[in-house]
Amino acid sequence: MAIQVDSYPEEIGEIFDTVAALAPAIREALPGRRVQNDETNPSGETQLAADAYADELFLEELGSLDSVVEYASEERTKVVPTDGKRETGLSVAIDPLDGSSNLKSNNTMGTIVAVYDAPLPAEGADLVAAAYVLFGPITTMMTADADGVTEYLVDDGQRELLEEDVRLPDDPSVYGFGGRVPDWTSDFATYAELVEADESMKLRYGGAMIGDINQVLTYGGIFAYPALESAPVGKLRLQFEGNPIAFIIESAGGRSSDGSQSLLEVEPTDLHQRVPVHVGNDELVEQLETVLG
Ligand code: AFP
Repeated sequence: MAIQVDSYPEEIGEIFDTVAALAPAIREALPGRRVQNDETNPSGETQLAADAYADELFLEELGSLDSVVEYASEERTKVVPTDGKRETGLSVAIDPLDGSSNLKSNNTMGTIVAVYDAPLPAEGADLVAAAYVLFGPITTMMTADADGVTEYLVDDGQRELLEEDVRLPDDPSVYGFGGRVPDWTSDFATYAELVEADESMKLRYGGAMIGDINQVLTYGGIFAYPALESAPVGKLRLQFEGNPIAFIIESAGGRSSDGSQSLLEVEPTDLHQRVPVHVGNDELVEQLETVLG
């Protein structure tokens, strides 16, 4: 699917700046929040888990932007109407801390942002921008908008350009597939065998989609959280994960699929609807669609 977006450049820039500005506060809060909402930390204090804390920050800051009229997050059951002052404004859907269970083991996690020009739940075709912040050894941010895909270093809450026009490398070398292997469908297991038989491909799976996606963008390859026998719709959520990641990957010259069509063509039926996710280099996702038939 060809991504064509040319609206709201200033508003999108403001949303990206706001997300980057919050990254240091979220990162700094992580060490003290390696507990669940209802647990106490070693000092005996009860506090919000890291993902709920990040969600509060994003609602406060993004919700105060004039251009944002709706806010939704993986942490909330319903869409929150915000103070956006425009009659028709943008809707932000956010996964405040994707891979938050990685906090316990001190592994990668990040924030995923989808900006829709429509009320939520919205279609992939209504996306005008998407981004993610990656809390790795360094904090980076990948954005996709009318300017294509751009990678930034996030330093002191500011975006510093690292690479413009990020494209998926031509010779893919990494793959990461979620779900228990015995729970895969037989068709997906067949596809996985094809990928594994290719000696140029190495397994990379980290338990935070954002980390695995960043590897795919860096080295080329495929990430999937497929339909499972026990969960035919998979695990990941369309509005917060599937759509924005598809938008970024397709903007970088790759392809996305729910198994038969682009993720951006999946009809939205519910804010928290789940969808099988497969994204990566064009030929790998095309081969997957052929095998899943
Ligand atoms: P958490 O945010 O609950 O840690 O889940 C992360 C995630 O949504 C996605 O980022 C990972 O790719 C996937 O789930 C990992 O799921 P498994 O634990 O089943 O591998």
